[in-house]
Amino acid sequence: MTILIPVLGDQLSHGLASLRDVDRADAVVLLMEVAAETVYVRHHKRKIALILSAMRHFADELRGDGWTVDYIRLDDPDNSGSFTGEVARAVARHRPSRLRVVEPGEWRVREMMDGWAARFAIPVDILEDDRFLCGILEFQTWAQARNDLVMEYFYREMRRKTGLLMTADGKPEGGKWNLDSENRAPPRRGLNYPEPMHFAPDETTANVMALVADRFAGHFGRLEKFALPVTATQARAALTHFIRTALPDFGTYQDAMVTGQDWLYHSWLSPALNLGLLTPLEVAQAAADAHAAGDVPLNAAEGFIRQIIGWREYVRGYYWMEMPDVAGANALEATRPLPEFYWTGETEMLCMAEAVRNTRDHGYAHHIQRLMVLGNFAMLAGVRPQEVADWFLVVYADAYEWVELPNVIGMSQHADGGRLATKPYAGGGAYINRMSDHCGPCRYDVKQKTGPDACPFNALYWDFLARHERRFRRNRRMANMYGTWDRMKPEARDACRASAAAFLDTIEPAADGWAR
Ligand code: FAD
Ligand code: DLZ
Ligand code: SF4
Repeated sequence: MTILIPVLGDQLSHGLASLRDVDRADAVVLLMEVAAETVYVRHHKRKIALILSAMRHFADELRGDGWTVDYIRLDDPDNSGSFTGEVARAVARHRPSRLRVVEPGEWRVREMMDGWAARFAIPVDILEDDRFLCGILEFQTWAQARNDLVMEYFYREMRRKTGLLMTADGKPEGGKWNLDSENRAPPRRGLNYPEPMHFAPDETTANVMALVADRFAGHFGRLEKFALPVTATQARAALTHFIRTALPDFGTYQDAMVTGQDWLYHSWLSPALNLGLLTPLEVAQAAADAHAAGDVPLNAAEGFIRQIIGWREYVRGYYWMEMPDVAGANALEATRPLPEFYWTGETEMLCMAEAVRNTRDHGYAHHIQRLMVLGNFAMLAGVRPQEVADWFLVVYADAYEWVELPNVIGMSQHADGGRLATKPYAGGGAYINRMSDHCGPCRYDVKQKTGPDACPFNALYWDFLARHERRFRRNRRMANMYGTWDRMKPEARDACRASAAAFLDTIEPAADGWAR
């Protein structure tokens, strides 16, 4: 009466629903390194190394805990190359009476899984992924009760549900739900930025790195100096280190960008969280505890907790509610190919070059680099959202479609027509100049609006507003921008549009084959 328990590469949690309430003597856990998952987009080398190393460590830990583990390596000669193929081979080997699996993170994998019961002619229990605080159906019930999806209200529900930063009488600690008015200061000179905790590769990681260097040499990104946590123990150490060294300043400098500072006060915990090495509740609870102990101010703890129990849960709910149609959404009818400099970093725009460098070196860029530099530029330039989404899915070590797609299609490209965000996250050079130190040494002049030396974000911004005037003019949150546009002289408006067109003409489209 063997039960076969396939565990996917982003389900590496000892408390996983499929591993609970099972007699280990009657179960086989199946972990599969498969080619299809490594190349459905051509992931960053670091991301593949991270996932394979974490999977191998997790398998060793399970064996240590008394589980029987069937582990399929990428270079096993009989490896069929897909989840379904490997489950089929495991069913033939173990003759299980049923399959027990946790729902996957991605729509395309859910479609595969839904076919398993018929294909293998045994019952397949697909369990809810209760590592998330809000279930898929629970989110849909919340969303159906309202006209528009406002993250802030969802977040309050999650605060009430978890009790995090809540007083005994059900009020938000400090009297306010959201302390963003105290956050988002520009960077200033003299700040000390802590390094995240780095983990030297052990033998397992070194073996995987050699495999990745050999087999995925043509993929984007740098593999050397790999230092990510690959076990739950390491991830917990990284969490403790973050809370001690960076969280106190997280809120204040959450939106800052500084050349050569790749993490600032951000946690760099998303790869471990998304793999399952940490649970969202333990991360948020650790921040709340540090605040309760007097080590972390409320604005920092609240800002951080909102990202985890608010945004992270919200985008996951949105993904499952809006898929599959949202993947092809293109409300702004953008048609431009992705520029080549997203892959090479070869552009004179210093903010873009720096964000691509960080991305290439670490499989990381922090939220404002993703949203207000890389995403903003693509939206202003009218790049096809699906090419932008492919790029984001490839290049970040924390990228899985359930979290990447809503952030790209909804938040950053406004390609869903405003379902996720009521206003496009569009900004000109002035925003980047205020929040970073990039503009001073840049070859472009952030103060100039038009002409060959003007910051390209400026003319592109006005050109974007002009192109989409019919859609956005009546948006109350954009009234100020259109007020300014209206006050510009016609010649100035024409100059903006001509300057944007001239700049866009210089952009080289990406060569084929980087993403898929
Ligand atoms: P911190 O700044 O320390 O924040 C703490 C945690 O909050 C993160 O680890 C993450 O788990 C969560 N979080 C914060 N913002 C978001 C958000 N908008 N959506 C979901 N979780 C959030 N995050 C991913 O995990 N994977 C992605 O593929 C991804 N793609 C993105 C694409 C775009 C265009 C944008 C604008 C954002 C994207 N994000 C993605 C969200 C966010 O940028 C990253 O979670 C964050 O930069 C990870 O770094 P960190 O751990 O240092 O985050
Ligand atoms: C991203 C990824 C990669 C690169 N490789 C594997 C793998 O070999 N085996 C595996 O189980 N999972 C891998 N993953 C993660 C899966 O793509 C992820 O589990 C699904 O997309 C569901 O979210
Ligand atoms: Fe970026 Fe413009 Fe500033 Fe240069 S001047 S760094 S292109 S915002």
